[in-house]
Amino acid sequence: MGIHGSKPRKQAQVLMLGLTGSGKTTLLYKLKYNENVETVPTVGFNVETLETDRSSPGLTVWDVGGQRKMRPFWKHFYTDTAGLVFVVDSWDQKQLDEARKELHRVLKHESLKGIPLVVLANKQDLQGSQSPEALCLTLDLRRLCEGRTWFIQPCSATTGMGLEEGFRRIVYLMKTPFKQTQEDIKVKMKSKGFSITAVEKVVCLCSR
Ligand SMILES: Nc1nc2c(ncn2[C@@H]2O[C@H](COP(=O)(O)OP(=O)(O)OP(=O)(O)O)[C@@H](O)[C@H]2O)c(=O)[nH]1
Ligand SMILES: [Mg+2]
Repeated sequence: MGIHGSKPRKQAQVLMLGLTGSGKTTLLYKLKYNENVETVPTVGFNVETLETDRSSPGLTVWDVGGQRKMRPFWKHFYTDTAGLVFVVDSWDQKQLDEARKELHRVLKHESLKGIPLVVLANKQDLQGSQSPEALCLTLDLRRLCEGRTWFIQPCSATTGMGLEEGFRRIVYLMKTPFKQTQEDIKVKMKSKGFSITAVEKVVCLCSR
């Protein structure tokens, strides 16, 4: 309950999906409590609230189990989702094709049309893990993400590297209209000295 007279803060629902073992639960508790918890595959879901800066809504993060038997239940969490976080084990090359197919299936769902996406390229602490650039190609993200804003963030749930950045990014994408995001990309690329053609190419790749 809020303090008398204060407005209750808005909450935005963030849905976190990914194959089993990709690190969703580990990263949720690392973010929430800065603790490295020992996990077992999630049957059902975990839900936690995360604080954000005062100008943004707080986040309610739903971490749904990623085992095969759990995936038919994912769709029950789509309603009211304002942002999607898809976690990938960047080290386990054998599972990347399955991750791509599952992500594709999720993004095709009508209820998630146009919802912003952050892909967390997890387990970057392990030697031999794929870089976000390589994952972007392996997962075919540019094609898959047509019609929505998206970002791929390297991270490690065990060290904590990149986790806050990833969630800050989803907040930013949820708050910022699509056109504004394109403008931001333009300004950033121009300030880094990219040519007009390069800027137009990137903006075109991210356009609806
Ligand atoms: N080295 C390393 N191991 C990680 C990382 N993130 C998670 N793990 C390990 O990966 C295993 C699976 O992590 P979970 O968090 O249970 O995976 P999950 O995505 O929640 O799996 P489900 O609940 O079955 O969907 C655990 O042994 C974690 O310790 C990481 O960034 N680096
Ligand atoms: Mg889990």
